[in-house]
Amino acid sequence: MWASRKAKVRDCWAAASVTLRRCLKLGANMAKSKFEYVRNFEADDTCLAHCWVVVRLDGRNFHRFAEKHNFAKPNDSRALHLMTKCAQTVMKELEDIVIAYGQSDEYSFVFKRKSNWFKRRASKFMTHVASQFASSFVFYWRDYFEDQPLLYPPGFDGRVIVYPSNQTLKDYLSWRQADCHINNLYNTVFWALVQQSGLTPAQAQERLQGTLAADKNEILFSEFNINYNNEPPMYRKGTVLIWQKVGEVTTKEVKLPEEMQGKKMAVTRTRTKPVPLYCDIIGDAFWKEHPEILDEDS
Ligand code: DGT
Ligand code: MG
Ligand code: MG
Repeated sequence: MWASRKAKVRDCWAAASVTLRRCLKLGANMAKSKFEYVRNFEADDTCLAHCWVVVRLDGRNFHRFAEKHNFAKPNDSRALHLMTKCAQTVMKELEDIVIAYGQSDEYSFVFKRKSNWFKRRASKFMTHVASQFASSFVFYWRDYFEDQPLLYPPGFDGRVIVYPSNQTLKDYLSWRQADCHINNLYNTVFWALVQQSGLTPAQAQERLQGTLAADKNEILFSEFNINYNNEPPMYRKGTVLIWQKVGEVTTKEVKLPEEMQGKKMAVTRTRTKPVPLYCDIIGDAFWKEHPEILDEDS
């Protein structure tokens, strides 16, 4: 009887030790189950080393979104400022973004050449930018559209483009700014013809068919007394976000000396923030003024 109980205890210990050894082995090989092979189906999407990585987001079906939410035409400053707030949040929350450029319902983010964020995986760059931007858009909506409820959740598509040189990156950003200029000039005349001259959208479209930039400028000036160059730079140029040192004034409770305790004092400290500029980025002047953006080790 005693002997058999002893044998049982021994067997129990043996079984426990086998289980323990198995567990330790599993632990050492971390999740090396027979299912592990499915990892091999994941595509390698590492962005080429030392290249600029650009993520561009664009609002999904914003033609409809703008209509439903009564956006001003052709430009709604609330919407554009909200987009910029979201882009600033992306730059602050994520890593390694050196410059961003936005217009209409799109924003482009440029990651530094030497970034090793998430081992340069394109899907990580793209999904983090898109989700952070979209959640910010909803989170900050009320700050910009006080009287306009958000009627349905907006979405943004994203793509990743890799540029091998400073010139190709600058040309990419120039392309987006030229697009902003072409669309905004067209839309400014189009909506002036509709809103001020009472043309139907079809008539306005017909009127503008085949016109060049100079013709559109002329229509704006002679018929609506609008000098296109005096239109707000944010509409004409889009928004450029770069990191700049900003002096921030905050009030702080003073600790010492004793007689000043409890008193508030203004304290200025400098912080680096993504600051909006509404300037030309096609010419060389901008890049000469901010050489740090394209710096090899930026
Ligand atoms: P998508 O991008 O293919 O899903 O379709 P959409 O409709 O977003 O087309 P897209 O991105 O080519 O054009 C942007 C639309 O967003 C365009 O129809 C006008 C609208 N939109 C953007 N910003 C403003 C604005 O400030 N005011 C108004 N009224 N509309 C705007
Ligand atoms: Mg869109
Ligand atoms: Mg768009």
